[in-house]
Amino acid sequence: MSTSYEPRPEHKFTFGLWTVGNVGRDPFGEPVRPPISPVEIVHLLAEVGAYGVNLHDNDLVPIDATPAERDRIVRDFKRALEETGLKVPMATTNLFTDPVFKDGAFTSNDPAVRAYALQKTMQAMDLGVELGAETYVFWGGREGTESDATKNPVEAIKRMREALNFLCAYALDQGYALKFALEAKPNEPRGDIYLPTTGAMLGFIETLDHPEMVGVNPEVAHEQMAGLNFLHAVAQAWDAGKLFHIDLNDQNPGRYDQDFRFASHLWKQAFFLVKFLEDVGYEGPRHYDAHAYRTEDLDGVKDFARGCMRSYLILKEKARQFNEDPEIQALLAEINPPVQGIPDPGAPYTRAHAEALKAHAFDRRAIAARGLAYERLDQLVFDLLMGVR
Ligand code: GLT
Ligand code: MN
Ligand code: MN
Repeated sequence: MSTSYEPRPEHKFTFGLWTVGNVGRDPFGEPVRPPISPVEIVHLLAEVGAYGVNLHDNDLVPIDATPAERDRIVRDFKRALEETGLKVPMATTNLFTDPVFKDGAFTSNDPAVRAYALQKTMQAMDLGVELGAETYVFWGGREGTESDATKNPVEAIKRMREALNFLCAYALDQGYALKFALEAKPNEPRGDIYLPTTGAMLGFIETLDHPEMVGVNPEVAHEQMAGLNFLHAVAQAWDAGKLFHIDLNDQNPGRYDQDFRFASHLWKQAFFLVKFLEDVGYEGPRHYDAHAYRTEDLDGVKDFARGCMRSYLILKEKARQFNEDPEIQALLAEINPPVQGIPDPGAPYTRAHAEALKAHAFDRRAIAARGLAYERLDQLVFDLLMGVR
């Protein structure tokens, strides 16, 4: 096991063009960094050791580009990919920046906006496939409301379903081997966004015409903004076979949408997330949807990108130590006792088993009296993470 914490292609670390390319604009301040061109970003990502780069259609091709301009931009970008060996595993559509999307895209009340959003997404899918993308992300952006006087929420979900059904059929009709990954976010930039959590997305997917093509792209910060446990959302997605992609970053719950460097804030939660992804054998990209602090220059952006990957690899090494730590493993064995002397609570239903369960005499007080040593276990985790173990 190497502990150099150097990123390698097999780690599948990816960044969006919009992440390292973030110029540091916020609602109260102008950009603090000059824009970096997509070709320059590809070279920057290669320099810091990333595996791939993801993009929205308009991160690469401006919304008003002519077909000739589009072809030139795509050609230059492809050349940069060839020169560096970087891949484009994921692509998505910008359905939120242009004023036309001020009331959402697929859920807009205006059918002209909904139709334009479909057109724009089909063109962006063509672009993504041309660049080799295998996963297509849908983050709604403005699919929501400030006032529920303005939209019927059932109608909004129906419109969302119509759009996704149409786009799945488009992908199939074109012979694209694309998987769709739906990304939830509870609020910001709208007051309330529809399908606000990964759990909500998982329920929605089962109502689609092609649920097998559609999974989720959970983002750390988005579940944390909703006050939820990100690991639990990821675990549910994994259990459902729906963890098609993941957006890694960090967030101080209760703050604005921070998109901090991965593991920069809630280290312990980041540790359990990395441990989960490594333990279950998640093979998709580890995508960083984050950006450097507004205080940073170009060197700081590189520090940010390197830090995201380094922290992941450090936590991966900590997860290995956790799994091999005899004291931790002994405690885990102790708190997960085998089924002994009782009817198996995991056995399938039979009438005889139900009768056996009803007849069994449980010593409730003796069971409740057993201490579980979770304090000791959690302290061992703290010691491990702090490097004193
Ligand atoms: C935007 C958003 C992200 C989404 C990106 C993809 S764009 O940065 O905050 O969470 O994943 O559309
Ligand atoms: Mn975000
Ligand atoms: Mn995201």
